[in-house]
Amino acid sequence: MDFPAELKRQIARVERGLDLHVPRGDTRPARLHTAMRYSLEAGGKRLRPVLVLAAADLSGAPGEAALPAAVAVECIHTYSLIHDDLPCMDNDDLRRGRPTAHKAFDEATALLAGDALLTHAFLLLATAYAPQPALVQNLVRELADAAGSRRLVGGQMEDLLAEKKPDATSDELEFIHLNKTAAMIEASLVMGGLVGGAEEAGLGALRRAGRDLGLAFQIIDDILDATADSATLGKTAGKDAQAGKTTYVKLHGLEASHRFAAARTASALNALESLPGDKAFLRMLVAAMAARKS
Ligand code: GRG
Repeated sequence: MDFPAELKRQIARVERGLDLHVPRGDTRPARLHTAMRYSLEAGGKRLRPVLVLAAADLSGAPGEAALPAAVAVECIHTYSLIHDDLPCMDNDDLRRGRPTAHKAFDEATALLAGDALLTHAFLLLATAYAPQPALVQNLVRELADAAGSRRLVGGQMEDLLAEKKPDATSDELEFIHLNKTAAMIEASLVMGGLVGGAEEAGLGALRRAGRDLGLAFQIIDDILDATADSATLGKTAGKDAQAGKTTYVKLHGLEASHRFAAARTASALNALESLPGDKAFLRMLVAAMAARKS
């Protein structure tokens, strides 16, 4: 398989889906919808929506069936980035290679754009899958759980609390990574499986793969923050050390962090093995995330 070409094709599917399933920028109030699209259209790796599509393809979902679920996941992810960048949180000026939403617009607009993306995700699931009520219920439960107070938002809360402590433990760090980062990656694979009609065992394997991929992804994020430059990352580099934040790199050093990331990646690949279908693309995607430079 020509992996770069296939990844490009999947990302193009996501971009088309975003355009199709998010209100146009001139929808009233235009400032709000323009801000929502400004952050969504800035790009990014599109890892999570591509995972939704790839997991659905694996389970044999027909054509574009998984696209609304993929867009819903990217809406939630983008909202979390917009809010994370706000002055009351990470206070960042650069995201996805562009000024952050509150810099390009203003704080109130950025806050509302994030709120609206969060809500839009669930409207999209309820609307697009309305003919399959049981699927709507499962998708909404999965996404709400991943994005909720015990997972994404809870991980962000503990992350903020840990910033104030000079000596956060590896247990606290694991909670943060599992929830702030891995929850949405896990949900992406599981939602793809749900759309594709995967059985319980398949959903379990997708969940395990997502969890390990998510942990590997965050360790690599910590490594890149410590070693790459802002231009390559499209966001401010070196922020963790500057903030005195406890990261994998700070707790364990660079070499051990590389080892942990490799072990989690291997474990994710292993979990994928039990799934039916052609896993070549998913396998290569997991490997590409381990080797990423931004
Ligand atoms: C505000 C509720 C709330 C949550 C914020 C996503 C997040 C939680 C914070 C962003 C900061 C950060 C380092 C989070 C860890 C997850 C992560 C690495 C997000 C960035 O994801 P990428 O690299 O971003 O996939 P792109 O822009 O490529 O989509």
